[in-house]
Amino acid sequence: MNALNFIDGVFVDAVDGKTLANVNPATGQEIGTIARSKKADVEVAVQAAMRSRKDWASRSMLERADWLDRIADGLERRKEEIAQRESRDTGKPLTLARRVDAQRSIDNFRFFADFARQQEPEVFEMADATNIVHRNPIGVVGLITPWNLPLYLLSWKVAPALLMGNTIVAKPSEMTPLTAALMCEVASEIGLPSGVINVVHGYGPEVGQAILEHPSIGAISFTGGTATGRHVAATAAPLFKKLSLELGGKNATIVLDDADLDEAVSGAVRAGFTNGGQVCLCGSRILVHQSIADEFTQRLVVAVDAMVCGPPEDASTQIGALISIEHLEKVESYIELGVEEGGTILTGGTREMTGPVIATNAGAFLRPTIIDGLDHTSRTSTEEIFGPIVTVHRFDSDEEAIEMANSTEYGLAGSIWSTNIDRAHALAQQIETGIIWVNTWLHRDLRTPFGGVKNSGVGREGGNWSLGFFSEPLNVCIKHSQE
Ligand code: TXE
Repeated sequence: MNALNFIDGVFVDAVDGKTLANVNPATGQEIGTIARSKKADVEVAVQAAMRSRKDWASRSMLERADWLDRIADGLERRKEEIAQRESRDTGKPLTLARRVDAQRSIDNFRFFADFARQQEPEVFEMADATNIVHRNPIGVVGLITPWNLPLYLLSWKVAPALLMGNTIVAKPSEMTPLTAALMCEVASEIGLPSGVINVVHGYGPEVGQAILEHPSIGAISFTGGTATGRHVAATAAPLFKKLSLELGGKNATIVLDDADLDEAVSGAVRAGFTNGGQVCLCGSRILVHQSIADEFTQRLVVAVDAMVCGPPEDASTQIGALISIEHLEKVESYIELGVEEGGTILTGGTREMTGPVIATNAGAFLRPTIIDGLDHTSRTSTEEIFGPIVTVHRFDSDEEAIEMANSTEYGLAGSIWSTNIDRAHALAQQIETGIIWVNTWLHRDLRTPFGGVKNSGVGREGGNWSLGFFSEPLNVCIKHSQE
């Protein structure tokens, strides 16, 4: 299955015909080619987006909301195919791709369509004048997204961007093009006006860079690593492009002494190892109160030991392949670093699979791993690993837990486990982060702000935050007549 660019409503090769290979990380097999786009392709895409911009902006937000529903309907009809493609592209368990990636991609379009219908006019009355705030489109916007939740994160940007009257030039990760291509197929099937959605595939420094630099692209919404985010900001900021940056994380799972241990253990496992730890919201640092640490850690090891690491297509698989052998080797280098820094591996750290399945060297498989005994300021405990690795740390007081939780350059998410809600809520407000879950994890109300502080990014997505980012407010102040 090849991934072509989708420009002006048609599927086309890169202008120079170049392609790159797409590999299934669970088998190491090439599963197709991807258009290797460059600056010339971005130019064609931006021209198409410019041509369709006025007509798309001239439609009402409610009409555009109906188009989002049509896209959601189209994705719904092909939900199983989304999951199959996502699992093949990423190596993630098929069950996860169904439950999370496919479902949330559909939900993203439906949510913003419904959210549009709930919008009230923004009017501010004065004694002698009325202010009416209009939310105008930016024009052509650039969307650049990562490989860990490909369509989930792309649709999270496409839906509000279109709703607010923009046309888009999107670049999915070069490692995971297939579901972006499916979204384009749906756009074509439903007859979305040509040029509204344009997708160019390829390497970040080539086609991504061209998007950042294009003078007709007025805003960049980026989700990816902090290092790349820093480069995106350095390139786009001097061009005064509006910027949204959703970057890395190194989130804390904080288990207080009054936590329900069963809940906390299963919550910590889910937060630590969902998608093989390849979610920026994952709880990769587990902070547990000294008084329950031994009991908690023992139960955690038993639970993680029992996790099924195997072929993505098996219904029992909980940990599939990581995104690539290169990423697997990067993650393994952190396990070695953890031992060098004085850590003890309580479980995992090896490439074997669970049960009768024979590990093939071609698959990027790694067992979920727990490292204990590290200082919370060690590199292993503070740098983003983005794999199935958690470190465990003990604290004696809520104050110490707060200091430990805040001791990284990131601030994206986290969770607190306690039967005392007031205590958890008070503690949550002292964590430098964007989201704190109490006695749960990855429980999402799409109206709420999503995003981080410090090196986890700039800006928020979700609900009004997305509508705000993808529009330019115009305030019209009308003086009341004298009589
Ligand atoms: O990111 P990259 P990846 C982060 C997480 C993880 C990383 C993994 O921290 O480390 O993303 O995803 C394009 N100019 N999050 O490796 O390399 C690249 O082609 C323009 C956090 O994909 O940053 C891809 O499409 N574009 C996040 C996209 O940037 C460039 C959730 C991201 O690539 C480019 C998911 C360049 N010079 C992952 N170089 C969150 N906070 O929600 C690369 N790209």
